[in-house]
Amino acid sequence: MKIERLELRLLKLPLVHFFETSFGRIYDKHFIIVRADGGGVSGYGECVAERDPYYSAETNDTAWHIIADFIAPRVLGAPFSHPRDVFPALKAIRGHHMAKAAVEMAAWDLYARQQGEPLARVIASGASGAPGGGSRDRIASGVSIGIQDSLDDLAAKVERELAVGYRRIKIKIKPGWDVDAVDMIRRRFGSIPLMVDANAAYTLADADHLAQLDQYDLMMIEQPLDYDDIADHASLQRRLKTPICLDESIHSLADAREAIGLGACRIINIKPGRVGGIGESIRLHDLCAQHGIPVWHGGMLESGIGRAANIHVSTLPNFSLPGDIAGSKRYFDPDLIEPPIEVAADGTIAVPSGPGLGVSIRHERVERATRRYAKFEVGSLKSDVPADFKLQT
Ligand code: OSB
Ligand code: MG
Repeated sequence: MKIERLELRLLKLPLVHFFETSFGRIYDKHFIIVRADGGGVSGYGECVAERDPYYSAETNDTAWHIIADFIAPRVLGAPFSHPRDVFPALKAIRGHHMAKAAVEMAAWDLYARQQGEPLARVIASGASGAPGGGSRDRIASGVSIGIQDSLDDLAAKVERELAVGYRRIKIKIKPGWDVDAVDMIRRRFGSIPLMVDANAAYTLADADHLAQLDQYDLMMIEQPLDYDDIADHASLQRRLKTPICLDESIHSLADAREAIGLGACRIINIKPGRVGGIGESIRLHDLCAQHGIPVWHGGMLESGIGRAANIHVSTLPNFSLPGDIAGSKRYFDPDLIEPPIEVAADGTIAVPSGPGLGVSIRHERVERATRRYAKFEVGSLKSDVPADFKLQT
C-alpha cells in the first residue's frame, strides 16, 4: 500500500445537545478529517483532537501542524505492507498520538478497501488475540451523559437513554456533581449498569469523599485523578472497592504495563487517538487480555467516520464491556454518513459489513462543514488550496 495523496479538512459541526465534562461545556465539534488516496482508492481518518488542550495536550492546530509538516513527508509514497507498520514508522515524532492516529486510521481504511474487506476483518487478522477476534457482528453500546443543569434534567436524560436500550449508563462527575447524582439515579432507576467518569477532576485528598461511591455498586469510576498520574491511582484503588478504569493516564503500552503492575486500575478504556492509532489499540487490547484486564472502547464525540472505526475496533474479544459508542443522532443531525449509526432496541450496533469503514460518506455535508483545507502529494509537499475551494462560514 502506498499513500499517494493526503487531504486535510478542519470541520465544524454543531452538536445536537451541548456536552459538558469537568473541562467545560461545548456546543460544536471542531475536528480534522484526513483522506488518504492510493491505487485509485480513498481511505478516511478522523482526528479526535479538540479545539482546546483540555482532554489532551493536542489540539486541532497542533495536529494540523504535525500532520502537514512531519507525518505527511514520512508517509507519502512510502511502501507499507500493512497499516500496522504506520505507527512504528512515525517513531521519530514524539507524542502527537491523535495526529498520528488520524493518518493511521485513513491508512487502515485505505488498506481494507484495497483488500475489499471490512475493517473488522483486517483488524482481527492483525491481532495476536484469542480465536474469534473480530468475528462479532454486533457490539454492545453504552452512553455517556454529560453534566446537566439540574438533577431533574439528568433523570430525564437517563430515562430517555434507558428507553432507547443502551447497555450501560455513564455519567460525568466533578466535585459538587457526584454522590448526589449517583444517589438520585440509584433511587429512581434501581440497579441499572452504571458508571461515572471524572475526567481527572479529583486529587488523592478526595479519597474519603470518593469512597462514598462504593455503596452504589458502580461498574467502575473512570479517571478520577490527574491525566498523567498512575501512582496516586494505585493508592486510591487500594482505598476503593469500586474498580478504577483509566482513560487519560494511558498514552501507551508502557503506561498500561505500569498501571497494571502497580494495581492502579482494574479496567482500561481504549481510544485509538490517545495511544497512536488502531495498531497500538490492538497491541494494548492484547496486553490487557494477557493480564485479565477487561477493556472497552471510549468515545470522543466522533462523527460517523470515526464512530465507524471505533465499532470495527470493538469487535476484538477483550472488548467485553459496553463502549462509549452511541447512535449518531445523539451527536449530529445529520451525521456525515448515511445511513447513520443506529442502536437497536437491545442496545447493540451492527458492525458495518462493506469494505473498509463500511459507511457511506456524504461529501456535500463534509464540504459544507469545512473551515480549512490542504492537500499534500508525493513530489509537492507544500499545501495548496484548489481553485474551486470556497471557505464556508
Ligand atoms: O472522557 O471519555 C471521555 C468526550 C470527550 C472527551 C472525553 C471523553 C468524552 C466522552 C464522550 O465521555 C463519549 C462519547 O463519545 O459519547
Ligand atoms: Mg473518559
